[in-house]
Amino acid sequence: MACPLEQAMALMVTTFHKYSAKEGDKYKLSKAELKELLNKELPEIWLFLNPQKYFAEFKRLMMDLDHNKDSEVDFKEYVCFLACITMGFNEFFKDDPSKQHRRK
Ligand SMILES: [Ca+2]
Repeated sequence: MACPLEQAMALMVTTFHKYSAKEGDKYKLSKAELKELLNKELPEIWLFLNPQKYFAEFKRLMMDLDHNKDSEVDFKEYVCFLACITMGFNEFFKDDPSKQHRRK
């Protein structure tokens, strides 16, 4: 039985492939695949990013994530994105661990 952190890492990988395999290159997220992943797997974070400017923000996010500018998000770019979000979580939680329980 894998430990929670190991499970979390496996989930990051399987979640990427669940969406990247839907169309085109099965190892990269197209715009549509990325949008669906954000909507279904990171809905709170996606709303937090900027619900008013939903589509403009999405375009910008895609451009920011797509470091090699091939209009798709590969696994490395996706992991960098998750790492950035995790750093945000760290800033939010580091001085007050009780926040982690309040979110439920
Ligand atoms: Ca794809």
